[in-house]
Amino acid sequence: MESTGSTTSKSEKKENSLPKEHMKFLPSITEQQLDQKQNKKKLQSLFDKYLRPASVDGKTIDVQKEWGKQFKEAVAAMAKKDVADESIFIMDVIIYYLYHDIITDKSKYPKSVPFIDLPIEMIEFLIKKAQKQFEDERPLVQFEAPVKIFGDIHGQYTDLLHMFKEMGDKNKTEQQDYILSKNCRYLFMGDYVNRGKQSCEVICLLLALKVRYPTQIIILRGNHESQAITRIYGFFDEIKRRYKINLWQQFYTCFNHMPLVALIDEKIMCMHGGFSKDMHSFDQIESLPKPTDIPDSGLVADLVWNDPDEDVRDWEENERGCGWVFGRKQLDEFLKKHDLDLICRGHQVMEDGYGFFGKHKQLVTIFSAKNYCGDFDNDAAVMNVD
Ligand SMILES: [Mn+2]
Repeated sequence: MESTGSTTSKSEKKENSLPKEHMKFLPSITEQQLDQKQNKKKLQSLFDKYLRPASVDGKTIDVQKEWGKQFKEAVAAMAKKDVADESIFIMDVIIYYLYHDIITDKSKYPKSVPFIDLPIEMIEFLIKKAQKQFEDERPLVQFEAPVKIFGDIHGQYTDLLHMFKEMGDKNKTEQQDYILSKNCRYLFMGDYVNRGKQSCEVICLLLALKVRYPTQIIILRGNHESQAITRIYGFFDEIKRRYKINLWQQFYTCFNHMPLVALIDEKIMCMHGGFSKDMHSFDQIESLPKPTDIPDSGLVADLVWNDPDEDVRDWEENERGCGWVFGRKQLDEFLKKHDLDLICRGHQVMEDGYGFFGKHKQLVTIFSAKNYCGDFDNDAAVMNVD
């Protein structure tokens, strides 16, 4: 278990060209039998011409509108210029602005992480590509360790940046600038939006990583990734204020395609809330309908809403108004029945960023938003499974 702390970053001189560290994130393009130099030159010129915010006398002008126009032109130009996969390049650009550009700038990171107003055209492109990725996944995602497991983030963008920075391969110089640790999956267990101030940045960075590294990044759905809950708890207001209502609709439509459960090495079951009393097999999860809104009750609702409770003997209705609570006995029975070692979930704030449940610690809650909402004094945690 790792807790996050603040780190200082090495400041790098910015040149008016595609950043050096950015070029390192384009291996899959260069692998596609294109002449490497030629391709890099193409990308470089596209980036310079279209993918920087338009500015006059060093001042950025109407970023969302002008930059968006440029972005559209860039996508069209890429098709013309025969860049092998424009979506990979666009994801690199988004990841660059949402991560590398910030953490390499001492004036921004870690003290004052800015709002990043990507052009709406770029976000719409991102949502479309991410939705396609989720459409290709079943509600149950199975894979092997090693994996880093994240709990709730709730729009706390600075925390997410800290965690990526802390989790990277620090000892290997050549990988120092990569956002992801090589040869390790990253599993996110839901609740990316609402509550915090920068839900848009959080979800855009995660979706861009999903599109860019589809098998390395696994994104599960939380109870907050729904139309009804985003309407009330902040995401709708943020998107309406910064963009337009229609973009919020595109986001929750995309959320409706997200998977619900991850199974690691057939022994660790991960979901946002908890297991359900209506779950009898993994085949049942596998064959859940997708896309789906989160209903008020039933298996899908239980998976994102349920909680463990030390004080209950049997299944009881959840005081949240949705889902159920279960006790140690139900946990033991469930693990035995499905031959599992551990349940891993988020959904509840934990003082140390994580907390165990059960006589033999067979359930762990991970929470990855530090000082949650400013109301809690909690740490954030990420769990490593080797
Ligand atoms: Mn939750």
